[in-house]
Amino acid sequence: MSKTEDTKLQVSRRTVLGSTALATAVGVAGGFAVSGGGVTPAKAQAKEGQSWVVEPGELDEYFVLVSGGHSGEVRIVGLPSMRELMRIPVFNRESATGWGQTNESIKILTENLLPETKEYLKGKSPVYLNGDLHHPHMSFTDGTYDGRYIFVNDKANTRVARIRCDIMKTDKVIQIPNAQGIHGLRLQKYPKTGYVFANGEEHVPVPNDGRDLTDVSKYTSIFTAIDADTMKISWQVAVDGNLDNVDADYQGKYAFATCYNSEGGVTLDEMMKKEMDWVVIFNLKAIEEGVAGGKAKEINGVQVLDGHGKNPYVRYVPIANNPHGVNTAPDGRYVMVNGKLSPTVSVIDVTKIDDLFADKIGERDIIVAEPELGLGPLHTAFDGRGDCYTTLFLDSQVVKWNIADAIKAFNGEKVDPIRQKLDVHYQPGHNHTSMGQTKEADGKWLLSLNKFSKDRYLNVGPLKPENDQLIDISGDEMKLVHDNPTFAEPHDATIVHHSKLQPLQIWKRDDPFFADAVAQAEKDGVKLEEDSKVIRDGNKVRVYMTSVAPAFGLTEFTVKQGDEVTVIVTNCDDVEDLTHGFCLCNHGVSFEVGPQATASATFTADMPGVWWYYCHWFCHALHMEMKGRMIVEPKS
Ligand code: K7E
Ligand code: CUA
Ligand code: CA
Repeated sequence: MSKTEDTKLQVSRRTVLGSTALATAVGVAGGFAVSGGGVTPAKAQAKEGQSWVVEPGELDEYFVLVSGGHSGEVRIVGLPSMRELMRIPVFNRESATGWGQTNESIKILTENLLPETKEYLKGKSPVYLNGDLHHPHMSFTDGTYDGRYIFVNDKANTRVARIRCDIMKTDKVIQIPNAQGIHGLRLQKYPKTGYVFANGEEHVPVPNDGRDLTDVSKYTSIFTAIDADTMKISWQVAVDGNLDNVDADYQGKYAFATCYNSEGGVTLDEMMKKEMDWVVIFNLKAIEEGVAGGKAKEINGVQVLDGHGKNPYVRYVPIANNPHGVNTAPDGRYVMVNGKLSPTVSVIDVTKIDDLFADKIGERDIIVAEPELGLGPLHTAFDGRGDCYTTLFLDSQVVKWNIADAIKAFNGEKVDPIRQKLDVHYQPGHNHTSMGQTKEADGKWLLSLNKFSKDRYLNVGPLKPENDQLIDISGDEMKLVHDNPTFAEPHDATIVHHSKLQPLQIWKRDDPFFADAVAQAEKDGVKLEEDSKVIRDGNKVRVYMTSVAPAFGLTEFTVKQGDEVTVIVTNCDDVEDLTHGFCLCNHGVSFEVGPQATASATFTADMPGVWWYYCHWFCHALHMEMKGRMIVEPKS
């Protein structure tokens, strides 16, 4: 492609995306020079290399755990086909599975909410109906995925949740006190997870109980460490500025969080005032010693250490300018801090951090390279061969660059660390390599999660999908091989080799997920796997029924108007993929019952009449006939 064509391409890209917000961002970054490096023209992207095609009946090599952003869910996608395989509801209310309606899910969603939230939700809805899930990460043992859990954040309602990988259902949701807007979330990688690290992005008064409303100087941001096994908060550290993204090292010693608001501002202008913000480095041992030594203050039931200013627990390392993503390389040595409004990525050498905390070296002495890569670096991924892949949001490109050469250039040698720039469509946020967030990075695939799809698909109206692009990185050159649209909004993804994850085919009858229903049935003298019967307990009615394709154990049951009815359905089929459902007409009640699972929902039967219930998960040739009547007798 000629220089002129290249320029035209750049211009058209920017014109189309010239919204106010982007224009502002471009304006801010406009003072920086765009660095060199060849742009790969689309027509030069050859067809050889790995195939993304997975033939009918064949399986993908990787699971991708994709965040659903403000949809509040996690999605499982197969790679390289990029077929969506499943959705796991977490922070959302979900119709097909009854997540947020079944007694089992309501318990998980509400038992660890803050007291003020429980008060706030009274009379509104049993659960929050929204969430904003950015960062799904699988638990580690010894620096790689162990297939136990997936941890996720909710920026919208300040929560952290855990998904059990054996059943692929959310099993714990906690709300974090003192912090607000949990954004960055990462896990301890060594010796195992360990801690879940959660960044409170917003600074607020602590405690946030009506004090210091407009005295911004008293606001603070909170870093939280959660015990991955118990999902209880281990400790918090109050810090200067704010906390955006986070990552941890491979030694189990340090965590790193970016701050774009060192100014402590409350408006956009204020947050962009300074040339330099920082990355906050947390010293886990010093923090544990501080907490054990009684240095923490208990606030809302949590031990909070004071990490403001000079202190033993954290160091503030100056980084230009509103940095965003932070990514630890699989070599365990380097941590990349992505500049966002600065065209640079700052490379931290982890081996220097002990000296930093011992005050033997200065903060900036741990930076060993700072390559200028292009406009709007947000996140960096790795191939395990010493090369990095950084998304350039404003340039709509992925830039491949070499760590060793970046360090040489930083030391004054005349080398260009940039290997290639590849156009992506358009405006990438996170990107991810296969197994690239573990020490087993295999350098085969790169996924670019682009915020805008614009002209890549048929027009579906003003609201457009986003665009995820699959790039072959197995050779010397990056090759774009596949586009797929996504709905709001994959921020982040974790690419897990299929060998790391083996969920169950059918539920185990002793699963704690429905232990409450099992205990209640025992009290009621009901055998869940055999009995279908109605137990009356004052105005509370428990309706137990089995389900075996294509019939419920009860084809009718009778209650009185005003009764509080709990329907408990047990799926007695023990066949792989044989899920039943329970859906009650006009009552807004519907839920999934997986093979060998029990599920339940509670509602008030306040409409007299005949109400059909039916199985809404297709299970049998006579699935349409799998139904019954709830008969509600009017109040006399
Ligand atoms: Cu960059 Cu929330 Cu990880 Cu979005 S964050 S892109
Ligand atoms: Cu049972 Cu459909
Ligand atoms: Ca700033």
